[in-house]
Amino acid sequence: MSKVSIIGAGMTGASTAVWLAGREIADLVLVDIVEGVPQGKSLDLLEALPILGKDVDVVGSNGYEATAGSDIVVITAGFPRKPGMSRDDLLRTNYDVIRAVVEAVVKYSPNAILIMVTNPLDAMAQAALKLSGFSRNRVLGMAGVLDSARMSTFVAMELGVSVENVHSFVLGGHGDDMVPLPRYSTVAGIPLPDLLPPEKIAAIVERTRKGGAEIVNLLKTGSAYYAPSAAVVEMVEAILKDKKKILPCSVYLDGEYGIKGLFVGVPVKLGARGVEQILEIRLTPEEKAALEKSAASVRELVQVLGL
Ligand code: NAI
Ligand code: 2OP
Repeated sequence: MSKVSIIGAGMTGASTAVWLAGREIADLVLVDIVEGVPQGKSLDLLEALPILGKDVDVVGSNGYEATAGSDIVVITAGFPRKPGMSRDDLLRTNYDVIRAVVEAVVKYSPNAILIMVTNPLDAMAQAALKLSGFSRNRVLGMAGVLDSARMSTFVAMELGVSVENVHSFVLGGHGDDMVPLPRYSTVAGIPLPDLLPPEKIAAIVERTRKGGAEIVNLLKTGSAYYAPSAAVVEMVEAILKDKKKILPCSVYLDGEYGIKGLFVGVPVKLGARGVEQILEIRLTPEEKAALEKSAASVRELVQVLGL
């Protein structure tokens, strides 16, 4: 059985564990700094498995010994947004968390693939790459799968069609200037602009960009976790099953899309080696400008951290 460790047993980390246990694809370890929480959530989840009929091991811990030899480590440790806060307000606080976490993770799982979730996502992924010393195929950030799922939700709602028919494409950093691409978004293979008028598409693009804030404003005490954790699971499964699945992920660009030395969301092929290929799709000048603007926002954060 593969082994997946989840650091941060809060809303997103614990929800990731629940979805993953249901897939029966890996033994799980939950780590958190709060005493009793990872142990309690792990035992509770373990006790659900006879009902679900799933045989996986789930362990909770405040230390990292139990994570030793993980195939994948998902990092959700840190703090979520509160109303009025941007993802970027979290920068310094969460950087300090990530520094300690990545050091411990690498010590016990030097061959793992790291999936970053903590915000601000692209900057934290860049921090993890640098702090871990791992090659760039083994450090990636979850955002594009979530942002694309949100866009697909809104498209399916607007057209009254099955979500299974909708395939959306969102690139760029995980911030308000992310880049939803209607031209590459399809419903049963039909490009979105052939199905919806420009003003409807513009409204969907706007709602997608603000999708995280929409949930924060409703919850008031934190940010989204069901869709984010489901997005992590799609990435984990693609890697563990060596599916070669093409998903939008935040990865370190080294000249691709004309961007160098920065984590930005682009389509990648995910397989057993992690990021196995970065796909460069053709962009119009407007789309390219939007991607560059989004990348510039990420670069600002990365520079504040001196990465
Ligand atoms: P949460 O507050 O429910 O959970 C965070 C957990 O991290 C807490 O249990 C806390 O005790 C733990 N933690 C804090 N410092 C730690 C440390 N040094 N070591 C181990 N654990 C530590 O928050 P939630 O909703 O789970 O979000 C977690 C992070 O993920 C936030 O930064 C949030 O913004 C981000 N996020 C990013 C998404 C994305 O699309 N990339 C989507 C959802 C959340
Ligand atoms: C979101 O988009 C919190 O970044 C997270 O919901």
